[in-house]
Amino acid sequence: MKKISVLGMGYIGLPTACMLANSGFEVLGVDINEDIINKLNSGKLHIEEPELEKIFLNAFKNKRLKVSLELEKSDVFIITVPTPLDHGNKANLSYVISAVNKIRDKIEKGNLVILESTSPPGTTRNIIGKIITDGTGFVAGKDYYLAFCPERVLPGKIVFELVNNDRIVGGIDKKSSEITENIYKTFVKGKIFLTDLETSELAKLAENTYRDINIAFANELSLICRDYGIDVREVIKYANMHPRVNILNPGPGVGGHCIAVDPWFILENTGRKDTLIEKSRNINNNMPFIISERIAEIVSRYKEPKVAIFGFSYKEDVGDIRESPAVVINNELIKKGIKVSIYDPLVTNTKYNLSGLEDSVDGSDLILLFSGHSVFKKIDLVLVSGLMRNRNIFDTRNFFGKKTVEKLGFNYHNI
Ligand code: SAJ
Repeated sequence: MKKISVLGMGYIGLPTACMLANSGFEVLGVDINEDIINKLNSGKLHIEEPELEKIFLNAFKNKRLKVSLELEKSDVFIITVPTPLDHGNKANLSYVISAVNKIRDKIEKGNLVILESTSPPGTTRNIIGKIITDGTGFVAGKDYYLAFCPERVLPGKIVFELVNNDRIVGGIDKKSSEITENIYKTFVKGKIFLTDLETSELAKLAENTYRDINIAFANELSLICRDYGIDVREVIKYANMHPRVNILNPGPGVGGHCIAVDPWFILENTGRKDTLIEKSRNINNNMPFIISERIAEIVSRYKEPKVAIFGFSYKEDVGDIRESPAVVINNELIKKGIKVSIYDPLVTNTKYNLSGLEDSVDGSDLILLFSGHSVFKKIDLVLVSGLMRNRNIFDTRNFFGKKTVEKLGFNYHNI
């Protein structure tokens, strides 16, 4: 039986480690954060994802999955650490580098190293391969196997998509691709496609960049529609009836640690200027500022205005506020002298002051619906409207619907 170490017990590493353990491998989950390791060792999760607790407890109780601060010798090493964006829009590869340094000290001939973390093209070969060769003299493809196998799962549906999505594997050579495929095949029901390293690295980035550009187009269209006084959602609805058109939804900005980040990784190392990719990023980054301006204008007629933000996470049904445009809107409104209260029952562990539903709307002049969490469908808008000073809703996701809230006496504003 093969022993697999997964470095990084976050949104991708932990579910992947659980899947592998439940497929019969002996799995060691490694993380540098002592709190995470202690929590997992006490049988508790530090992240919330549907189905994750079930697969974790199964793997943990069967003792197939162990977690530790220390890496051990293994047959396979999978790197699932964060690759955040640094100042200057460059990939911060420090977590990848420190993970590889640990692997370099444990690796033996015949082992397999897999990178899953989204990275600029060339990272697997030029950073991972180089560190291991410099430290051990081992050459990838000759002494050990090396591959990139990007994660493609959607936060909020991670466990489902981990099993059902197709995957790409890019090996440094054919054998590396094939033995990587054999590992993932144990739990992936989707198809697995084999290619080379750099193609797989770039394909991963292309997926998220494509989505970012599509959303930027929807956002730009929303601004154009405002110029014409037309409802952008109607325009997109009709345009999408064409069999080869699929425009995504405009919104208050693109957040999260993937789509808002990966387009910059594509450009890194190319030196290209004036790209569609960069322009799209800027359009999306500008949306929270545009929304803040519009809100400020709406509430400017009230004395000491107060805005309640519903949903602070970067999108619906997740508790993750990384790169959330709601944070930008909150800061902008405060800068403009507007009082802000935040209601998000899904967000925990944050430095921001969150309020309960009633406190957040008490005496407020406008509700900004930022993330359309399913639980918000249960909100009693009659009760809410009774507590507000003025009834305005800015519905960035078309969540409540114009007719419903207008019937309750709200002024309805949207993208
Ligand atoms: N958004 C819009 N309009 C839309 C869709 C999304 O404004 O029509 C916004 C969301 O509100 C959010 C942001 O974009 O702020 C990103 O959300 P998302 O649901 O599009 O994507 P992520 O970042 O949660 O996950 C993406 C996924 N990539 C693609 O769909 C191509 C996922 O499959 C990847 O695995 C993930 O990035 C990743 O980890 O790379």
